[in-house]
Amino acid sequence: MTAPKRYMVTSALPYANGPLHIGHIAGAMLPADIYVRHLRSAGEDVAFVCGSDEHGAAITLRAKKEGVTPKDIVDQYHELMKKTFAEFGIEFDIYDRTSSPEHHKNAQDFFLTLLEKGSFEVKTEEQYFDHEAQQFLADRYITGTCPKCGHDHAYGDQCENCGSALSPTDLIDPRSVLSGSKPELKETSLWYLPMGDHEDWLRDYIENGQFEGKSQHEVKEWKKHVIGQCKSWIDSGLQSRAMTRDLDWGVPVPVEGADGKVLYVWLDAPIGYITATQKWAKEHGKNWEDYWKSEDSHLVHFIGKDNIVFHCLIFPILLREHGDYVLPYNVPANEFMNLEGDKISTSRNWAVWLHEYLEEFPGKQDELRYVLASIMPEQKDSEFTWNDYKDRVNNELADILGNFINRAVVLTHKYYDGAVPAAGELLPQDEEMLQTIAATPEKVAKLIRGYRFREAQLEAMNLARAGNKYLTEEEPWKKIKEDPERVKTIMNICVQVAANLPYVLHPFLPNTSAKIASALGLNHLEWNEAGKSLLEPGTSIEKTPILFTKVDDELVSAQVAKLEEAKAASQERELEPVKANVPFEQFAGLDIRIAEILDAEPIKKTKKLLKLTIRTGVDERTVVSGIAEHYKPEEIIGKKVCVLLNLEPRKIKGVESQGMVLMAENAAGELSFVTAEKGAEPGDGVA
Ligand code: B3M
Ligand code: ZN
Repeated sequence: MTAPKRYMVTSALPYANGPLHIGHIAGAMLPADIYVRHLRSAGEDVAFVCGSDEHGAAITLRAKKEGVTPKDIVDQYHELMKKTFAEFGIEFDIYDRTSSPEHHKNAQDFFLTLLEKGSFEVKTEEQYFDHEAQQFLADRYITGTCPKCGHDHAYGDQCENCGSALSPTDLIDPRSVLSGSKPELKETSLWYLPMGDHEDWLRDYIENGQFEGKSQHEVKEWKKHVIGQCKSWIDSGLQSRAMTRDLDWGVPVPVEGADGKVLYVWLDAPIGYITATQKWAKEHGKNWEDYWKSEDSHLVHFIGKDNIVFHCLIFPILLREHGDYVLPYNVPANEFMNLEGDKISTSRNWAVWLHEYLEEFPGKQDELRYVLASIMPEQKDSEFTWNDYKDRVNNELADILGNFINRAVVLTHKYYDGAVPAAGELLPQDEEMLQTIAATPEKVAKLIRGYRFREAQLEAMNLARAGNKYLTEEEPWKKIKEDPERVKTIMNICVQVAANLPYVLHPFLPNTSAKIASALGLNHLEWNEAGKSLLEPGTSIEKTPILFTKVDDELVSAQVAKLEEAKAASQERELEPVKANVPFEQFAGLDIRIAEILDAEPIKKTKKLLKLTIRTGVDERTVVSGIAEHYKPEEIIGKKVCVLLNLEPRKIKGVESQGMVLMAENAAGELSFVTAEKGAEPGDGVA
């Protein structure tokens, strides 16, 4: 394997069906951005693409829920997502979208090439159809019980409980997501990708890193959980997968007579990476094929673990069938990030939304990038908590990095008017500090190139840690009087540490690094320059602004409270199903009237019951009502309420109840009287 000449880096295209949360960037965008920022600064030739995934049920179901068109949805969220990424410093070369005409054409051409090559099998078969919605049901349009684990909310493509891949016809007791009705089978034709035919070479590719007899990648560089998931798919036998859908939103199948059919979203979306590269290349005088078709290009897909099968098995099949393309060199999928003890959930509003963070924490993008990179779910699921956010910002960014830079710069100003002093004779601790400066860039680079971003960031921060420790131990403020020469050496070395920090930290903390670099007069943060003394004696440096402010406990509790509120608001009540129909006569037989409460008293030895005396217009009578925990007797006297008069009298705690006061009960179980909105008199009928 020769060293690559260029890198083709992609981040999973997020569905344009809602705003972005921390899970999105922690999974697929931030690691890619760190990787690419490093590669670029090391002078590598990189193309970094992403875009909105604008097809599929994720979009159409959201549109249906909001009562708008799918186009309205994607137009709205595409712009929001694009802006959010830019504000977090995720520097894609292009952020494209899959609803563009260029992409439709590109995906159709790709499909036609595969069709001509005989890569698909057409099957006419019975598929579930919802007569009410007049639509075939696949993927997320259909739910039912999982045949593997019994989970009662499995989808037509996958069970989220046990992870099994499913077909709609595997579901037990299938129901349409659109109408809730039981779908019926109806005949249709679909183009299938016979994945089983590809098992052998895929196994060689995944398990041995071989492709067509040649070494393709180092297996040991792939994450174990990625290989494990692929192997288990292959071991359980790859099933044919339909590459078209009977839907009206998506890339139309470019075949005569295929009206009402679109490409499967997982066929068109990865081709979106290619379309985006083509568009970028055209605008920048590059050749897109250098990145996608040249053997010395490394194709690297950053994704979340739920996308592994599509990037490691299905897309490689498509690329190979098409011919000429390189296969993914690595797919460093991340696991999931949880939030405050629970899974991140858009529907339950259990998320830290990036656009809200930007509003509430202006200028603090680096803080979130730092925390997310520190807890990136690289090998297993991880968890974001606001308390941990606070600790990392305060104890690491502010106390270590911010504090060190501030002390180094302030002391240089205090002792030398901001001009870097020259170093004199070096003591062992100075040599050691210079050694750490020298070793850091390579260590960080190696970790980044090995997709170990958590450790890479830690290693870069260790330079600030070492600098902080050196400065604290050398105590120049104590030596400045009696040994000014020694202090010059100490401060020279501190300034060199400060100058090296933006080089090794900029992939993680782009804004902070830019501030430090600008104060120190460093222009191009070229990776290969780092590791040595970067500022000549005599160079004058500016004071840096305060880099980080501390997070307080109130802010943490406000964010946690916000989450709890959002969750409570979104928790749906389990409502009783509607009771069986009753004939009209039965309803007409109920005698409900307005009555006035004349008197009320608690019934002894009960907590809930009040004995009410009511005037019904026709008589005065007694009813027992279970409202004592909701109303005090004195506050209800004189109220005019609805009462069912002809309920058979019953004795309750020794008191005969001659009717029933009607009450409404809310989600919290609170009772309130049902009254006539415009007012009414005792005896008025209710029907
Ligand atoms: N839109 C799925 C997801 O967000 C999907 C990724 C496409 S990458 C080609 O999980
Ligand atoms: Zn299951």
